[in-house]
Amino acid sequence: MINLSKRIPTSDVQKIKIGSEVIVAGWVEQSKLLGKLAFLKLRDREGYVQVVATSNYSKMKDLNSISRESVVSIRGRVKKSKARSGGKELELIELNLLSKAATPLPIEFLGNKIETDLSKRLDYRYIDLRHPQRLAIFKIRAIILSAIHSFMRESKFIEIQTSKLSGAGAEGGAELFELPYFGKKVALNQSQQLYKQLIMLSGFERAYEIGTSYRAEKSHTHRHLTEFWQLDVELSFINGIEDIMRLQERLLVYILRQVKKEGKSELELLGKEITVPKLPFPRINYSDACNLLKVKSNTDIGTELERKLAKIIKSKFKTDSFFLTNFPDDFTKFYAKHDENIGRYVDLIYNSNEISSGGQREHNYDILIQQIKDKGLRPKDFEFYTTPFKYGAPPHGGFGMGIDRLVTFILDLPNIREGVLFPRDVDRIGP
Ligand code: AMO
Repeated sequence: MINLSKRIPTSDVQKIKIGSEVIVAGWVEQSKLLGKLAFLKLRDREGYVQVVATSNYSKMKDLNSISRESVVSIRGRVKKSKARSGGKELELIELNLLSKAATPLPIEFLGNKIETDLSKRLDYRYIDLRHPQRLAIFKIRAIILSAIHSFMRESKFIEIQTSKLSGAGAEGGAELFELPYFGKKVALNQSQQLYKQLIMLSGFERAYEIGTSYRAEKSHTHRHLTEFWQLDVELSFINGIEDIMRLQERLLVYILRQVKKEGKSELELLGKEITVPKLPFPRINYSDACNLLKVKSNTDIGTELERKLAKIIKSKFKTDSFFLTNFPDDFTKFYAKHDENIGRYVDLIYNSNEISSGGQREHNYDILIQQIKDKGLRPKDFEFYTTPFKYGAPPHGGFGMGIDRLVTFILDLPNIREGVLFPRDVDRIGP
């Protein structure tokens, strides 16, 4: 048996001296048997290597039984490739068939002129993800997450984990997923909002969480899921939303720089280029945005208007990133701080889409209770959250950034589902 612990990545073969023996393993993407010669295209996480069997290989007939996408290990000798592209290949010495793939494959995922549609690809996600471009998306996603952790740590934020089971919805009652819970009414969290705020009242001052949120939104759009990942950030002793915008724009620039630096080969594979926006990002007041869009000042700026606004901002300021600030209270949440009927609220628009929302929070107990009532909610349902405001609450604020959206819009993916391993939406709960 070939010793797998001595295995090297296929990409390393190019660095190995001609004549050396190496062990590789992976999926057989293609095999061509031409009488006295056979060629296998072997794929692993790092790339490809061509394996050639010559008349020196005594078990040539066995190669016939290796179906496409079977998993094999290979011991071979490094040699110069005769192909026009040059480089090195392996001459086959020994092959172990580790797992034979059934035929035909449930979906075609490579080298096929007819694209399999997204829904079918997601039905067979375990195969779809074998495509090197799909893997590249998730390598970039990992770079984004690691950049967020580095940035937050450098900025003295404490990483927290809050419960995903909650008694009340923070972001809109109709969108709750309720669960049976020992005879009580419990729902999956719609965001980390109320708990990250409580942590500010507990004196953490700067905290962040990367966690899942759940919303029963019946939207079939390219940017909505029922389960999505959010980066939640909260900080205390702020003067206003400017502190929140400064932090967010630095974070986004940091992430983009890291992706550019660490994700070079993945970006190349995906054919993407990253432009790092200049600081500071434009701050566009909601009422000015409505003027630019030539709509009434209280118009809801939804997906389409957001796109239109992004175009206008791009032509005016030559940037894909800007903040939309000071929302009319019709579009704010009960926890937001208001000046009259304008909420201290901020959305970050990047690449024509909202990637985050945030603002300053109301920290006065009486006003908070009034705002809960004004939104037609029952203060009693929120006592776990409101009572702590009686015992010393610092001025605070923060934001929630959609991780899946960040991946989607950094990589310009056509659909948020492309950047999520096993997406959940109105119609999909598996695999
Ligand atoms: P909001 O509801 O705007 O704000 O959500 C913040 C960000 O989370 C992402 N997001 C989604 N991503 C995919 N599918 C969805 N259904 C979905 N809903 C939201 C978006 C959005 O910008 N608690 C506040 C944040 C705060 O004020 O700190 C909140 O959740 O990228």
